Amino acid sequence: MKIGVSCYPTYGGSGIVAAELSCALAARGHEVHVISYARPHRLSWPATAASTSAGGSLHFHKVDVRGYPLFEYPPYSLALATKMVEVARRHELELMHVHYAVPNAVSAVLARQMLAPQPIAVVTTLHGTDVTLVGKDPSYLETTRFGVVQSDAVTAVSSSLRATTLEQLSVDCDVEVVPNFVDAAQFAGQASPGARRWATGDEPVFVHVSNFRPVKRALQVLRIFEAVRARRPCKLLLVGEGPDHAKVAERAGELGLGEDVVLLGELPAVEEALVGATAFLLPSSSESFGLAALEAMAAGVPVVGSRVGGMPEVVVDGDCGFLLPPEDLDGMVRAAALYADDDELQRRHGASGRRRAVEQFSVDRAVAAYLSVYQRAIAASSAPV
Ligand code: GMT
Repeated sequence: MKIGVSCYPTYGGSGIVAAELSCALAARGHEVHVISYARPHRLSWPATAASTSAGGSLHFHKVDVRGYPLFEYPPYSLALATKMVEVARRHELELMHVHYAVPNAVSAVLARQMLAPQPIAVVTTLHGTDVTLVGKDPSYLETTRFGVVQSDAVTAVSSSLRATTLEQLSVDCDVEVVPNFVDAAQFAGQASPGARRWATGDEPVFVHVSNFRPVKRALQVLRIFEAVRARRPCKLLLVGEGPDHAKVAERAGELGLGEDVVLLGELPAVEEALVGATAFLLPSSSESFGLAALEAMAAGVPVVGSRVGGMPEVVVDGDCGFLLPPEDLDGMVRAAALYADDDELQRRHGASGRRRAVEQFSVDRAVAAYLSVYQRAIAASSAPV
């Protein structure tokens, strides 16, 4: 198939899913064109030697947003729609798969109209805050709803997000659940010494990976860590960048956590900080799926996190981690300390999470699900009205 993909290129789950799906589709023989204002950081090619032999290809097209003295806010949505039209015409795309509804879905619907009579199907994947925060904001609600109902197919990354979408956007359309996925081989443990590189002895090492947006509650990660560290020496690795990052760094200093909190910033290979860690901390206030938690599971690391949104669909409480209400920080401290103290439990839950990641969230399963959505969207878009 000839597929266009649009996403945010920044450090975040939706961009990771879009980039890795694009690589996986190309590796299976499809022609994939990624359209965004910068190259998504996980968009690597060729992914493996086998991928090139499958005959697929992967291309990146940059959206240029021209400024003009009149524009206080340059219209990215229009520049994106224009680029979609250009790429779709030149490469005869059959389908545009957009990740994150705002504004990508509306740009794709607009592009489809401009491309007529050339047919192109629009598939929108909802990731979370495009519905739960941004999409339901009065400034964007109507356009988000329009982009969703005008898409030929809509998917959500969890059942929880599907339910929230139908309720918060008050839409009456099919929303199919296609859970996120992980290439478990990438997290298999070759990243040795992994997280233990930052340990000075055999002390526990905790990890948090996020885009440091307020929903991730990175300051609460520090509070959990501080309480566990009061009981025994341990380390905390913080991976990623974002709005709360500076605040977290400052707070770590104020709390006197010194060299026990290691700020790693954005890592090209996140597995280097995950493999070998004691537990992954994710006390988010909302999480439609929790891709970072799934990657920790793939690395064999148990998760201590919030029982919110789609998290229970990923992390089985009491089997590959512990999920607690977001406000129950004491409970999270107890869970993290349990993993630090009980090696057998830590290993058992880590192995169970890895097994679940391999068996339930494989790349193959997700690619098959998306290809079937694509076929149906193409059929729907070319059906007579
Ligand atoms: O951070 C966000 O809110 C946006 C988005 C992103 O681009 O990273 O995150 C969402 O999509 C991820 C991939 O599907 C999910 O794993 C995250 O749970 C989800 N974030 C939230 O729902 C807060």
